[in-house]
Amino acid sequence: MKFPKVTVVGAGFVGAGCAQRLLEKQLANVVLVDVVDSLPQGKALDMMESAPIEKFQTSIVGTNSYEETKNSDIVIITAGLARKPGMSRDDLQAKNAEIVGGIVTEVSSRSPQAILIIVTNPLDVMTYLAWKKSGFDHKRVIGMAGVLDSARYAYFLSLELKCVPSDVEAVVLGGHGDLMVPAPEFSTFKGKPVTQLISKEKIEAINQRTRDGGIEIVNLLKTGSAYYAPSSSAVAMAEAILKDSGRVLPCCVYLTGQYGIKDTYCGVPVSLGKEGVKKVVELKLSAESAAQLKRSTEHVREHCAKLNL
Ligand code: TXD
Repeated sequence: MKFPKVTVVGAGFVGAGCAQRLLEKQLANVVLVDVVDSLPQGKALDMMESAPIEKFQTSIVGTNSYEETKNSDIVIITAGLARKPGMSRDDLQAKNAEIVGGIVTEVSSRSPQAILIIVTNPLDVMTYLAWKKSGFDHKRVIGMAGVLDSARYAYFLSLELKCVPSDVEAVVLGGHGDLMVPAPEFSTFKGKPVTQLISKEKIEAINQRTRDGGIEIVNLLKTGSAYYAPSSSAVAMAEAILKDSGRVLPCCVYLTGQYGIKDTYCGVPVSLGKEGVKKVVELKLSAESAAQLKRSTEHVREHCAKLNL
């Protein structure tokens, strides 16, 4: 059977998680790239040895070179430093910009038709950088943050509602940082807005836990950041693209006037398909959420300016 080809750059926690999920869901053959000698080869071999048990027919190669990545349908970039306790996502900016910039040059020349999914932090700035460096149409350069932040929000809401997490649909907009914008007015339990089910004070506390969702895990793990839900999120985006499903997911995308914002990347709901972003979905935000979204975008702009982007 012929499978699509997905390159995952960075064979660390998130990258290896993406590779495993892509294989087990039989979504694509995977090329796993890392700078560390023999690390991607070791992880790829280990994953292939699970194929007789998991019964997947997809395959993976691990490599330290970009030659094998040629003509990928999707490239997921997870390479870079992750946060440790006491660090903000912005602290990673200078080093990760160097890493992501170099990788985009390597992959975009070999896979000129690919869709890039950026995972490396600080997410919004790295996605903008990847778009600039690649020269790709912005519809094909997309950042992963909103799927993760919304999943965390949905989980925390489900704890309050004492229901299964999958019964909650939650929306988080804006940048992947302290200024992200949980939107309770668009978050629902079995179709009913959570604003009708949970008190304002409790919702505000859950919103704050969501904004702090990344650091909560960093403080528990102590040596790195989250990777189970992040890899799940990136692969959900890849799946929508590969299957051309049109599934609506919150993603970091380039805006051209939607939500009154333009010429910058920002987290909003979009429908995904084989061309990347099919359509930006415009929600009628409350004045408060709209103002928060603008503020979040300004923060991203300021950080892009530091890299002269
Ligand atoms: O919501 C989100 N977008 C995120 C982002 C959620 C979770 C993690 N997020 C960010 O992803 C995190 O802040 C980091 O910037 C990346 C990767 O996190 P991960 O937890 O996977 O970090 P690891 O385990 O340290 O793995 C990074 C790998 C490691 O194996 C390095 O050797 C490799 O990246 N690396 C490189 N690979 C290829 N090429 C280059 N230049 C390179 N430099 C480092």
